[in-house]
Amino acid sequence: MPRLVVLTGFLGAGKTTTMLAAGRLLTARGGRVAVITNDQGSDLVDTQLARDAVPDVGEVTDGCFCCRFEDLADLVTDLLDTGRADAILAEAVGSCTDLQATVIRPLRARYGDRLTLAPLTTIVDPARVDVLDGDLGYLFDRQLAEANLIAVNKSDALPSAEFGALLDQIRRGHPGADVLGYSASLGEHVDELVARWTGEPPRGRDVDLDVDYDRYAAAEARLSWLNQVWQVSADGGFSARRWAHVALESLSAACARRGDVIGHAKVAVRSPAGLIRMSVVAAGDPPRHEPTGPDGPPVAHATVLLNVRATCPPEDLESLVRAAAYDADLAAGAAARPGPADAFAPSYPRPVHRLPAAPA
Ligand SMILES: Nc1nc2c(ncn2[C@@H]2O[C@H](COP(=O)(O)OP(=O)(O)O)[C@@H](O)[C@H]2O)c(=O)[nH]1
Ligand SMILES: [Mg+2]
Repeated sequence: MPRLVVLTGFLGAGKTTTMLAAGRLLTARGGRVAVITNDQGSDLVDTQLARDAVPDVGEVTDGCFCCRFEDLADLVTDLLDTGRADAILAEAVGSCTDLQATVIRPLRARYGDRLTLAPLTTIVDPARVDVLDGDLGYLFDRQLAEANLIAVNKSDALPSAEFGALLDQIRRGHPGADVLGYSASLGEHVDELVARWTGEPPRGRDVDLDVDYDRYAAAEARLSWLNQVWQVSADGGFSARRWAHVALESLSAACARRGDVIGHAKVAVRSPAGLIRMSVVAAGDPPRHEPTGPDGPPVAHATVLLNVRATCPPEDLESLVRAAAYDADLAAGAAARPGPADAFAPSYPRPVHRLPAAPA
């Protein structure tokens, strides 16, 4: 039977990177992999990136899996009816929780005889542990509390003794979950992650998670969303990589000055020089490039898709992004033209289904 893996975890934890690394591994082993991306807006950097790496990509836009359950179900039904995939990897919105009740159990109830649900996997960025406070900290904690498998990513970013101690700390705090460390970027231990997904389904007892929806909603609402496409050009040519780097660097520094948390700020830059993705997952951090490389050959035109989630009001986010684009224009010798900004604070989560745990 096909497997369906739901990946959750806070913004920037590495869900997309993990999904694509696992997708490549499964494909290399002869598996047929489909990927489903999800976010509150449309025009997703993740989808662009996934389409570059995996042939079969669907997306659920304008709401999370729980609030758009039927959109998710339509994609799953189509994949099952056409027999196209033996592994479906679905990435939930990074500010979502309560997925056992609102996504996993409803999927099991509907498709239990047609697919196997892998352990609900919460991806964790070590740099976020014990850092988020208030309602955001609550949301982060609930994401860990509901996991069958806690996959602690970015092992490459810490000395190994520190990373090991963090795994022990998480194991002690979540004795009901399987805890695994790995690096999606380097591909280290991704095979172990995949083994957990394709092995025996979770045996632990299904338990109801206590979620205070008012706190969950407050955390969601704190993170404003901005989604915008910029057309950048220069008759004499410019470096698309440099433009995007300076834009993100400037935005990152501006959020740090204001004391705002960046959930993620990411861009997909398309130009004749190819596709580059860059992201920042903490205010003040420099952008991380994928792939890394020099500034690249000059191009006359680039299309830059920007997705940001940060704790400032949507209208502030719009002006911060405008200022960042201005800085980038100056640095790269280009002129950027903004498309319409889709900027909003997500509304109260209202899941379509919320099923209790099966009796013991
Ligand atoms: N150092 C390091 N960075 C990673 C790793 N996996 C992902 N990242 C980076 O984390 C950022 C967010 O990754 P992404 O997959 O978009 O996270 P998502 O928001 O959870 O989907 C990107 O800059 C990735 O390059 C990893 O194993 N090590
Ligand atoms: Mg993602």
